[in-house]
Formats: sequence, C-alpha cells, structure tokens
Amino acid sequence: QGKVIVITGASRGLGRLSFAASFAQAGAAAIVLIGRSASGLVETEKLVLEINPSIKVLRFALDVIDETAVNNAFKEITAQVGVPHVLINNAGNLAPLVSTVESSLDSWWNCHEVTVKGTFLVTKAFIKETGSSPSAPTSIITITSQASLGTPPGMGAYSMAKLALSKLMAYIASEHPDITAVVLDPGIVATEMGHSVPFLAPFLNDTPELVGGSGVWLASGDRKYLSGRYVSANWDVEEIER
Ligand code: NJP
Repeated sequence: QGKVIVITGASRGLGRLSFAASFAQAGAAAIVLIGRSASGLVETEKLVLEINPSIKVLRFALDVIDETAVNNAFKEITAQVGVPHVLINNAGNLAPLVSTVESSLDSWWNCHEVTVKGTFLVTKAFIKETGSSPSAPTSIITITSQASLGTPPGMGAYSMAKLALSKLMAYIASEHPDITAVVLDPGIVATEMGHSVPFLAPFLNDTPELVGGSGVWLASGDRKYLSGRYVSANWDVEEIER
C-alpha cells in the first residue's frame, strides 16, 4: 500500500492483467507502465484507473534494451512520483520454436537481448534511483519461467535467457542485502505468449489473478523473503529455493 510500482512489459498480458491490476487493487500510490506499444500502455492505464481512480499512472513507451531511454525514464519516475519501491521485471519474448541449430542468430540473440540485457538495464537504473541500501522496503521481482528448469522443445533461447535471470537476481540479493530480489515463475497463462506455444495448451494451469497476487505478496515487504524462486500455479505459491 502506498508504494510506487514499476512494471515492464505492461502493454498487455501479465503486465496488464496480473501486475498492473493486482497492484492497483492492493492500493499502490503510483504505477509506472513500461512497454513499447504506446496504445497498449494507454489500455493498461484505463484498467488501473477503473480499479482505483486515485492512483497516479505514468507511461513510458520504450524498448528495455535502449539504455538511454531506460535511464531517462527512471530519472523521470523519481522526479514525478518519488523513488520507486517495487520493480516487476516482466518484459520478455519468445524466439521461434525451433531446435537450437535451426535457430537464426538474430532471433536467438534478440530473445537474450530483451530478456537478459533489458532486465539488467532496468534493474540497474532502478537501483541507481533507490540507492544501494534503500531506507524504505524495496523489492525486485523478476518474471522467469518454469521452462528454464527443463528443456521444453524449441525453447532453448528462451529457457537459457530466463535461467540467466535467476543468477542476476541472486547477485542483486547478495550485493544489496537491503533489497529483496526474487524470481517468480508463472505457470502457463492464456496470454498472447501463452497461446503462442501450441504444445502448452493442455497445461494452462495458472491465472492472471494468481500470478498478480503472487507478485503483490512477494512485494509486501516481508523481510523473510530476500531471495529465491517462487512458483505460482495451481492456486498456490511455493518457495522452492532460498
Ligand atoms: O507475454 P506477452 P506474457 N521492450 O507476450 C513486452 C513470462 N511468462 O504477458 O513492447 C519493452 O503477452 C511486451 O510489450 P511491447 C514471459 O516470459 C509467461 O505472457 O509493447 N517491452 C508485452 O507487454 C514474460 O517475461 C508465461 O510489445 C517489451 C510483454 O513484454 C512475462 O511472463 C509463462 C519488449 C510481453 O507480453 C509476461 O508474459 C511463463 C521490449 N523489447 C513465463 N519486448 C505465460 N504467459 O504462460 C517485449 O512461465 N516487451
């Protein structure tokens, strides 16, 4: 309650339906929406304001791999609504579902760029604004995937890139003990991305509400949860690693 929440990948899918909606319901003071589609961000803003018209909403239509745009956005966030408290690293993309050797360098690298470089840049800019040892409870929640724990067919680039994010969060938690830095794995949710992997259709086992609720719970400032991987699925949230 009363926090400034920054959400990447907020122009559709989980960014809109899970995180923007759930943090609006939870009483955020301000919600910052980041994504490339300006019109998608406007739709998300409408949803937030329907839930709670008193929330301040900022929109930044930018690509998370654009370092200058990301840094400028975070300076603007602090200037307009104050130092942010929660970062939801949710922006992500899939590469075409082909085997590793059939992958083109461009598509394979693009998946890594958005996932790894984008999350790195946004996380770095966020911590520059909060300071290394923030006085208010501060959380970084990075959305990865259970795909990173296995070898689902055709998802090598995605799976590798998501696995790297676990290490990124482990380092942030280790280097900034006052910042909660965790990984949240949704189950399979019927978003644009969820629908684009046909063989996952029978396994749609999660809902936007549960994923969003998991994010709010992790950001609630419970200092017990400093680092780890959390799985949201089957109406349960489970800590499987510290
Ligand atoms: O994906 P989708 P979901 N710069 O494709 C944004 C993970 N996950 O909501 O830029 C900035 O509907 C894009 O916005 P735009 C998944 O890996 C999901 O399902 O305007 N933003 C859009 O808002 C991902 O990390 C499932 O095109 C960029 C958003 O990212 C997160 O959950 C299961 C961007 C993608 O929306 C959200 O997924 C799982 C860029 N360069 C993990 N590139 C699932 N759905 O079942 C993309 O285990 N975006």
